[in-house]
Amino acid sequence: MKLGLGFHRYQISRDNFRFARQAGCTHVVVHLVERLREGLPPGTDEFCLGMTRARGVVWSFEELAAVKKLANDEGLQLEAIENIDPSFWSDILLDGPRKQQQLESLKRLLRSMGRLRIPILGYNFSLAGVWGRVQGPFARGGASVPAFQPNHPLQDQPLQHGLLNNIVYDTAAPRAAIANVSREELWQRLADFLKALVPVAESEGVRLAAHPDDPPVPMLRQTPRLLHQPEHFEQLLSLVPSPANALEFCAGTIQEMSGADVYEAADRYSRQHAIAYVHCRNVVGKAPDYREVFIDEGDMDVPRLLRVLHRNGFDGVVIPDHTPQMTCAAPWHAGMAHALGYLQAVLKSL
Ligand SMILES: [Mn+2]
Repeated sequence: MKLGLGFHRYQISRDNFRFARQAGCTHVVVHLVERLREGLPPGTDEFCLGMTRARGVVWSFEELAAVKKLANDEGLQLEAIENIDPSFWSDILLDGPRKQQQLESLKRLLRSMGRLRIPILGYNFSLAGVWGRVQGPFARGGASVPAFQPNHPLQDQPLQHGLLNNIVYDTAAPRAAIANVSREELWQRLADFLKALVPVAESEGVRLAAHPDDPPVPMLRQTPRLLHQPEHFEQLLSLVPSPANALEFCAGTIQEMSGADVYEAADRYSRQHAIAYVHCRNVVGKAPDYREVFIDEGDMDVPRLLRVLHRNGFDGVVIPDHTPQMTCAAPWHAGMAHALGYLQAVLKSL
């Protein structure tokens, strides 16, 4: 197993890649979705993450090549691109008129990744995305983390047009709730997406890796969520069986799932060679009442999880996902350095 670190676009820099290398990483994962806070349309909900800059123009070969070169120059491999910009696939998620056009654009992205030998495209087939949590001093020593609490009023707030995954992709969209979508319809849209893209990914040597719904609850913002129990991965994999139809195994999210056994899920899906890469963070509680915590602090026995993966021959990358913000001049870096040190020690002991 290999150690990696994930970076948002604004964090992609020589210094941050050097930080990852210094902490023992050999691989990096990048989120290229660019979110702008300025110019948001009036009436946008205050909790959204911002507006996409991409406006439907899929990341170019040259842009990806530059990120990969920066990583390689610092002695790191670029393992995955994580998350698809809402403007690249809004009509795939919502079954709109530009669906075919957007599928073709994503095929181009996969071909660029294939040429560059970037092995994984992580995605989250979700309308509401990560939503409805509160931030507070809920981890050890009062470190700031997100928590999900039962019946918080935000959780039922309807999803508006022009917004997906908490990112505004269409500033001209009407300020009104989207039409109701059934769970069956949303599964059909996911099937359409996989049927179009998996064959291209497979021929390019790229794996599509599905992240479970975080928070893992059946409904959020009055929209269904597809991957909120471990067995839902089985359903996803069976839609288009292929090595290119794989999982972004987010252990923290799976631990949060009500009734789920994260070790059993790790065992089942690593035996199937379905895990493209792993997010490893810890949590206390289960949906709908949990909080994120330090990696050594939560309900999940992280060494046990990694032993299961190792025993089944999983040889991919593990990243810390997110960590509590530590009280110091560099809260993100300190949190990540702590998690990476812990993970590195466990990996060495396997
Ligand atoms: Mn995750």
